[in-house]
Amino acid sequence: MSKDGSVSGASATERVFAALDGFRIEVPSWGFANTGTRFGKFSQAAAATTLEEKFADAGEVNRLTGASPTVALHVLWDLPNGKGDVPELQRLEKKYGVKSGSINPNLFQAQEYKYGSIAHPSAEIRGNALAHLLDSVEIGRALGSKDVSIWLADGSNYPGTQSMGKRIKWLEDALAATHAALGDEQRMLIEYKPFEPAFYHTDIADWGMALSLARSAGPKARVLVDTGHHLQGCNIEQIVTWLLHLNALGGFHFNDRKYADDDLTLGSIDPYQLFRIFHEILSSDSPSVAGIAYMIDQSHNLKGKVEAMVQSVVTAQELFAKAALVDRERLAKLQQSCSLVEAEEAFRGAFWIDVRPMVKEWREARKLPAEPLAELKASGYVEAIGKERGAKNAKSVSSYA
Ligand code: PSV
Ligand code: MN
Repeated sequence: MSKDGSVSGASATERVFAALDGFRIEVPSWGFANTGTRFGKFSQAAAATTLEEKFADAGEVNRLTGASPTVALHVLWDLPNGKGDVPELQRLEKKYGVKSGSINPNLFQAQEYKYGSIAHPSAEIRGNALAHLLDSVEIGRALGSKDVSIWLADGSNYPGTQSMGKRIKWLEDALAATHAALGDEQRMLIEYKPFEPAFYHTDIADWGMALSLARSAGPKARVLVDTGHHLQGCNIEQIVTWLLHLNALGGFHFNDRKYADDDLTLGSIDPYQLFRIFHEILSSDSPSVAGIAYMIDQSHNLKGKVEAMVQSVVTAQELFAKAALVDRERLAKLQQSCSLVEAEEAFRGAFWIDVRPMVKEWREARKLPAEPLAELKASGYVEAIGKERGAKNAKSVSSYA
C-alpha cells in the first residue's frame, strides 16, 4: 500500500489486470454517423453512412481496445425493415467480429409522436408505440441480444396541457405488456431524463419514476443511468448506490457534460465523477453488479468519430482501473473511525495515480495495441474511410430551418 492509501506495486498491477479483464463497454452505432446539434451538422468525410460502415468502425474500435465487442442499435436508424434486417446484421457481426448489443426502440421521431408515444392521449398512437416496443423485443430475441433499452421523449412543454396522472397509467400498461413479451434471456432497461425535448415535464424524469416503472413492469426490468440526464449538481453516484442496493441497476449510458445533455466524451469535463461512480460499483456486493451493461451514448459533432470512440473506451478503462486501486478495506476502516482527511486522501489518492503504464502493460499482455489512438493513426484507417465515404458525406448537408 502506498502513503496515500491506494494499492501500489505488484498488487496494483494485478488489480488493474483483473479489473480490465472484466470490463467491457458497448459503443453506439449512432456515434459513428453524421449526427449534429439542433442547429446543424458539420459533415465529416469519414462518418459512417450505412449500417455496414457503422459495424466496420465498431470492429476497428474493438480491434484497437479489445473492450468493446458489442454495438448498440437504434431500431429506426439501423433496422428500417425491423426483423427483416436481422440476417443482414448477422452477416455484419460475422464479417466485423462485433455483436449486436442493446436494442433501442425509437419512439421519438415519427410525426405521430408529437404529443407522446406510449403516454400519448390517443389509444391508437399508444397502440402503435407498443407495437414498436414489441417488435424491438422480437428483434432482440432474434439477434440474441440481452437488453431492450427504452428511452422516451414523452412529456409536455406547458403546465396544464397534459394529465401527468393519466400518463403514468399508460406508461405502466405499455411497459408491463413489453415486459410480458421478453424472452428468458432478455431484459428491459428504462432510461430517465428530466428535460429535452420536453421542457415542462418529461414522463420518466428521474430514477424514482424509472424504478417504479421497472418494478411495476416485472423482474426483468432495470433502470438505466445516462450520466447526461440529471439536473446540475446531482449526486449521480448516490443514485447508483441506491439502485445497486435495490438490485435495480441495469446499465449506463456514459457521456460527459458541462451544462445539459451535451454528449461530450466521457470523463472529459469531470473524470472524478466517473471514478466515483465506478468506486461505488466496485464497493458493492449487489447481485446487479454482474449484470451492469456499460454503454457509451455520445455523438460527436466536431471530433472525429472513430478517434473519439477509441478515446472514450480508453478513458473508461483508465477510470475503471483507477477505481480498482482504491484500498477499500483501509477506506472502510477510515470511514468507520470518521478519519475524514485520511479517508478522503485514501480515496482521491487512487484517482491521482497514473494508471496508464499499467493499462499499457495489460494491453501488451493481452496482445492488443499498446497505444490504441496512436495505432489508429498509424493504421491509416480514418484516412482510408474518409476517401471511401467522402463523396457520400459531402451530399448530406442539413440545415436547422
Ligand atoms: C436521449 O437523450 C438518449 O440519451 C437516449 O438514450 C437515446 O436513445 C439516445 O440519446 C440517442 O441519441
Ligand atoms: Mn442515453
